[in-house]
Parts: sequence; structure tokens; C-alpha cells
Amino acid sequence: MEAAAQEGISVQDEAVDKSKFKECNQIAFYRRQKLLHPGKSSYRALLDSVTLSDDNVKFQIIHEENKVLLQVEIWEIEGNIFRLKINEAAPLRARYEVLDVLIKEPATQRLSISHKEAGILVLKSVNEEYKLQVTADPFQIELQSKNEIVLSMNSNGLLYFEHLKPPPSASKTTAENKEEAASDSSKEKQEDLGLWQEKFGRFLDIKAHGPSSVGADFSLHGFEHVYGIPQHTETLLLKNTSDGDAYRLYNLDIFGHKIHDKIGIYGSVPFLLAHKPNRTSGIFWLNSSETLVDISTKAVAEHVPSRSTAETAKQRVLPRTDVRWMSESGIIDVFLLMGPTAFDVFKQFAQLTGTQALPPLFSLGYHQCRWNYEDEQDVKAVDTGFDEHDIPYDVIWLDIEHTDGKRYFTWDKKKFQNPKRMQELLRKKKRKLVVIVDPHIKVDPTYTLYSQGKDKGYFVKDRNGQDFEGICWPGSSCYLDFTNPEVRKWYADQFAFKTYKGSTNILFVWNDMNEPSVFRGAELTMQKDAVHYSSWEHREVHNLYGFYQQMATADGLIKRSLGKERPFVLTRSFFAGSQKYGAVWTGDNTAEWEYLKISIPMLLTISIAGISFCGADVGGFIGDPEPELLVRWYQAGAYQPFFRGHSNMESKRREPWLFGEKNTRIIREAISERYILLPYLYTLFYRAHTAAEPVMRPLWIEFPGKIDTFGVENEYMLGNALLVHPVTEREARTVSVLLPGSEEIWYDFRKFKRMEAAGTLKIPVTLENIPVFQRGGTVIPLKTRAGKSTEWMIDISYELRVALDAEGYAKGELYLDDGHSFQYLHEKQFLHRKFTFQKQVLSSSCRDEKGQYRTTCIVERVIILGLGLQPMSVTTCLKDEKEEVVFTYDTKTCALMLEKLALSVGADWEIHIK
Ligand code: NBV
Repeated sequence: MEAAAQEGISVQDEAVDKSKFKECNQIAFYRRQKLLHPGKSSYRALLDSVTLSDDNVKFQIIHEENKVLLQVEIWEIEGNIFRLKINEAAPLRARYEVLDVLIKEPATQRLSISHKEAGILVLKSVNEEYKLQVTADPFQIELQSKNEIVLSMNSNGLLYFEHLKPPPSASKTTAENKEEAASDSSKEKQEDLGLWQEKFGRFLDIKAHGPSSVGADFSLHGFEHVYGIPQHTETLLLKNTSDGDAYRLYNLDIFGHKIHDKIGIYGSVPFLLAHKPNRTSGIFWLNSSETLVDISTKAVAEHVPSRSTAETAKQRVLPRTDVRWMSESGIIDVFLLMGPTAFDVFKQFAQLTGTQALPPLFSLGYHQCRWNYEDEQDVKAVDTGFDEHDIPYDVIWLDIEHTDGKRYFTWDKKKFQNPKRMQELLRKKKRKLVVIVDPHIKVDPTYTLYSQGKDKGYFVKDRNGQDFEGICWPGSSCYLDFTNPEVRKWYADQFAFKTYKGSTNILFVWNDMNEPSVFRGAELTMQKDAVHYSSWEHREVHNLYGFYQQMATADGLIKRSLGKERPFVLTRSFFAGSQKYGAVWTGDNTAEWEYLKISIPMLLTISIAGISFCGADVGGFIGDPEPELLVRWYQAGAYQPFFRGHSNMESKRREPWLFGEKNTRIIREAISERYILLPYLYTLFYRAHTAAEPVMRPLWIEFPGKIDTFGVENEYMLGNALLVHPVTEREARTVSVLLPGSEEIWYDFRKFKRMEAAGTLKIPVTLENIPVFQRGGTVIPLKTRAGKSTEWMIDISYELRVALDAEGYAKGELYLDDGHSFQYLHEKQFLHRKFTFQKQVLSSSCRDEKGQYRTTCIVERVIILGLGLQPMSVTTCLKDEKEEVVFTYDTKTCALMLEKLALSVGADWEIHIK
């Protein structure tokens, strides 16, 4: 921290101060929007203006008081998605529209007019399943699926649109201006509304273009469970905000953030999911400026239309959730994802923003991080420590101190005299290195990145057109403008091996501080009146800053390998679509039990917002975990997508072997379990990559009809087959586990025992491990043992864990490829196998004929759980060859164990049980 210390920076003291961050009522656009109360909307649709094209439907709406016209456009997008855009019909200047988040211009379908009568326009979708009813006065849109109202917009009359105006001085006569200046009360009022400028403590935000806030309300009919809109330290189920703060989506670096808070931290995805037993829907509010979301669920009497003339219309009381989105600027661009299942909603969101990038296999291993591993010797010692203690690990990380004075892309020459030698050592051990690359650039004319960035005009500007300078780790810093495609290209080129001296192809990257974090800035971030590429103010793009940095970094890693290798980039700040570029983590958590507990709903929320590759710092970043907490955290992390131990500079050393023999053993076992599970995890990532299925899922996704699962956040499903219940209480002797679904059969994943019944069970626990259950009806591919790292495990044989359902049936799959290149994509170098158990036969067949990857690996062990009777014989059949197999059958657990098999992973074979 020396450079920062020289500058007198102590962010660790500075940031915990809550007064540095705004409460909702300190946000001017929020106060302004809140002046509009639910009621009759002032907007009226001009249905005479309707035009219908192959692409969309357009019409205008007018505000009855200010008479400003807004243009409404509605699209139907293939796959049950509707898009609604509202912008000024004739804005004073162009308003910002988010770029680069949608992977392509969505393919549209032609909406047609179903009928039009006075004041009502009804549009129908191509397949006639959906109807969109536009009511003119007040303007309102209702979306129905087969006569069921699913969603409506502006039914609470909260559509809000601040049209752009000339600054007061330009629009008013001098006399008017003088009069205003003379009136203190009017001046105060102006400041309070924060129209042209807004104060927060000593900070002043000058709004060159004046107020430009937008907002709208949506009602979700019949829904009382809503999820999503990360990132907050909050519960999985979104809470009612009626008597408190709204959920804030504004990327901020809040060191020591507290738990159960709706303030935005680090990343935002403005995507909300609503679920009821027969339907899941989603709302994606595509806006990258500061956004607030109010949520209110209530029971309302709804009118049920009569199905026949004989039947009279009824009233019934139904839940309804109202969601009010408020953004500081931009336009209204919202996607309504109609599901109807949760998996459909995930696909629809991925159709818009992309799927999870397929991670290189090593990155699913265990990562060892610390601020900081001091020098080459330290790295070597930690690396050796893992081998000495027989603990698998894949990656060691270097934090900011590895650089020459926080000049990223450089090395501290004293501590890291020969970075290539260090990497060669790691390479020999089949391990990788990740280094941190922050977005701030030290103001130092001798630093190439700075001088080039300056000369080329690549930094974000302040409102006066000078390079914006803020304080961060290196002291005075400039911030690269990643919203500029040319800057991104140049930045990506910095990762070329010949440019980034001392880097090799085992070096991967970590983007931190990219909210962006600006010490001493308002709310510790960049001021909103800073100016980006194409003259857009920072307020428009704030939530996209980290997204763009990760995009450029991932691109750089791909480019340096000439397009051959998959990148790995971890980012702290993110937005919708960040899944395309790598992984995210939840930032600076604390080494306390409550933070372990909240990490589960936080990761679930990020996962269902499209970003499967997520994790929380194992052990808790700030402070020192007691050994029991650390052990429990490893056990939880081993079953979460991104698995990294990390600790703060002021925390004590925390390598897994520093807590006594017993704890070392238990941690070793937890990490080894993770490595054994990798074939399953990698297959899940392939499904996330190809079919947008979240790797880590809330129970309700797998059990959409079971209301008792809707609020569960202390356990989760890993894929469809494993239920994981981390232990998050000190000295726990039992945990209460919900095994959902009355028809389901669950098996203890380690003891093979079939659980007596589904429902809530008290499960005894010891420190040894956490409860994990396999769902009947599934087959999980595993490795038969762990190795020193993923690369050491390529040839290790497989085990199939077959768990039978009530019908004696099970199925599962295995995906594999070289684990690092793009050949799976371009040269079909992958293998996708399918396993089915039915009528006492386990068969292995090809799931995707396109795959051409060859492996010599074998399935060595098969364990079948829940086999009612001891078999007389077991035979393997490979082509025409039949072979009797020796087996053991445990009458207590009803588990059949087949060992010493040699069934080729890539071949079709069967195992017959008689
Ligand atoms: O680079 C230092 C840390 C890093 O270890 C941590 O993971 C980040 O979340 N970084 C924040 C900056 C300083 C935090 C006080």
C-alpha cells in the first residue's frame, strides 16, 4: 500500500463510513419520481398514430399537462419475448441507448392487430398465444397469455419521463432568470429537486443536460415471489420496499458493506424474475444509469372474465407484485420475458445478452489468493505447501503489490525479479497464475500506458474536457474509457506477450476496482458529470464500466493466443451480459458467519441473472475467520461455481494448512471432493454455455410447483442432481434440510443411504462435511480420485453415481473436451455422452453425434443407489463382447458397487443387472 500511503490514502478506514453513501432520499431523481404517486396516469395514447410494420408497432403518447409527445415502439421477439421502447418523439438531443449488451439485434416477429375500438387497441402475437392490449386513456398496456393477465405496464400510473429542456438561462428571459435568482425559496426548491445540479456532502454534480430521468411501473399478476436484480447483500426473495429504501442498482465499492442492505454494491443486472407455480416471467430493464427498484406485493381483488355467456364474471383475490423501475437517464427499453418456465426465461435472457462463456477447466479448480503473495519465494513456498499437504489447487493469485508502484502490466522488480521463471515453475506443476489489472492508470509520464493513453485521448474526461483525475492505489490516476471501442482494442493489445513483459500463457487476469472505484470521489466512484466517448456523461454508462473492462480484457487474452485459447477473467463489477466474458465474485465480504450465510442467496441471485460463474471469497476477505468458520466456508465453496480462498492485507495468513492437523485434513477433503466432482461441474458449465441453465440454482427452479421451496436460501441445487446445504452456524450438531418433492427419492451423497422420506429433516452434522444429497433419477459423472491440479487429472478414470428414482430410472450426461481451447467450437473436439438406467440396464450412448474428441479415459467404477434387490449377476456389454463383473451389494444401503471396470468413456456400452 506504499503509494497509497504516501498519498495518505487509507481506504480501509475511509470506506466503512456509511455517510459516504447515499440513502435513497438523497438521490434527486428518486425524490422527483416519488412526487408522482400511484393513480391515474397523465399519459394518453394517440391511437390514431398507430403504424404497424413487419418489425414493430409504433404510436405516440402525450402527457396531458406538458403536452410532450413520446414515441412508443413494441416488438414481438422470437421465443416469447416482448420489447417496449419509449423515447421522446423529438428530443432536444439524442438520449443514451445502451450499446454492446444485446448480443445482436433480436429477431422480431410480426404483431398483428386483433381488434381496435374506441380507446383500445389489441395486438396479437404470431402464435396467437399472447395478446397485448393498449388502453388509450389513461395509457396502459396489458399482456395476456390465453386470457390470463400476466403483466401490465403503467397500471399504477407511474410512467415518468423527463423530457430534455434547454438550460434555465437559455430558455428564460433575463427578467425571469433574475426573478428566480432573487427568490431564495425557488432556488432552494431547485436544489432540492436537483434538476441542473445536485449536491452530496462536498460533492457537486453538474448536470449539463438537465434532468432526464425515466421510470415505469409493472404489475405482475398472481405473483408474490420475485427474485433477481443483483447485487445486494440481501435475501433471495426480493422484499417489499414500501416502508424503506428501494433496491439500488449503482455499482459501488463499499468496503465492509453490511448485510441486509439494498444499496448497490459492485455490479448490477437490471433483470427481475417473478415466479408462481404455473409460470415464471422476467422483466429486463435495459438501462445503465443509476436505477432504483421499488417492490410491493399485495393481495388484490381481480376480475375473472367469464368463460361462457352462461357463466357470470367473478372476482377473486390474488396476489400481485408491483415493480417500479426508476433510472436517472437514458430511455425506457424493457424486455418482457414470458417464460412460461424458469428455464425458458433463462434462455430468453441469454438470447438477448448471451450465455456463460465456457470456462477453461483449470478455473473450476481451487484458487489460492491473498493480498498479497509477497514475492517469488512466497509464491514458490505456498505452491510447495499445497503439495506437501497433499491439497489440490490450480491457481495462485497476485494482488496489486506485485506491480511496480501499482502500474498494471508491470512487475515489482525487487520482489518479482524473474516472473517468467516463476511461471515456468508453476507450469511444470501444471498450475496457473492470475494477476490483478485494475482500470485506473497512474499519472506518470514515464509509464507507457499512461503516456500512450494520454496522447491518444483514451482517458475519461472531466466536464471541462481535461483528463479526469481521481485518486486510487497508485495515487493520482486517470481512467481508461472502455466505452470507446478503439480504447478496448488498444487495451486488449496490451495483453500481447511481447507487450506485457514477463507474461506467459499461464497468466490470466483479475479486474478489480472497476465500478470504477475512485477514492475521495462522491460515493467513492467517478463523478457523474465526467465525460466518455461520444460525449456521453458518466451518469449514462456508470453501471457498464466494469462490463466493458472485462470485455476488453477477455478479448486481449483471446487475441494473445491468436484466437485459440479460452480466457479466464474475474471481474468485481458487472452488468447484464458479463457472463460472456468470465467470472464474478461478490467482493469484500467479512470473515463472519453471517457473511457465509448471505453468500448463498447472493450467489443464487447472480446465477439466475445469467452469471453462472460466480463465487464469494472463501474465509471472508476482511478479518480473520475462526478455524471452524474457515472449514465451513471451504466446504460450502467446494460446491459453488467459482472457488477461491482470499484474504485482506491486514488478515493473518490463511493457507489451508495453518489451522492444525484436523482442520487441514477436513479442508483437504473438501477441496478433493471438489476435484472429484469436476466432470459433473464442467458438464453443468457446458449446459450453462449452450442452454443457459444456471449452474447453481435456487430450489424453486427445480421444483417450480412446490411453494415450500420458493423462499429457501440456505440450500440450493447444483445442477439438477445435487442438493447442497452448507453449514452456516457455529458448532452445529444438526441442520434442518428441506428435501423437496413428495415423489422424490433422495440419497446421502457420501453414505449412499436413501433418505427415509422427502420433507424437512433434521440431519446430524459433524465438522467433517456438509450435507449433500443426490436426487433419485440422476446420474452424476465423477473422477475416481483427485490429483494435484486439474491438468494432473486428465487420465484419471471416471465413476458414475447412478441414483434411481421410484421407477428404477436414472439419466445423466458427461461433457468433455481438451479443457482449454476453442476447438470444441470450431473443430468439434468434444465428447458429449448420455447415461441412462432403465429396466436394470445402464447404457452409455452418444448425446451429440457431432463431437469428435478422442480420449483414452475409462469408466472404472459404477455405483448404483437404490437397487431394491441384490443382483444375481452383472454383465458388461461392449459391442458383442460380454463380460461378467464382480460386484458388491450392500443390503443396508441398497447400493451396488462395480469396481475395476474398464469401459471406454467414448464408447457405447451397457451394463446388465440380473
Ligand atoms: O487489490 C486489493 C483488494 C483485493 O484484494 C480485493 O479482493 C478487492 O475486492 N481490492 C479490493 C482493493 C482494496 C480493498 C480494501
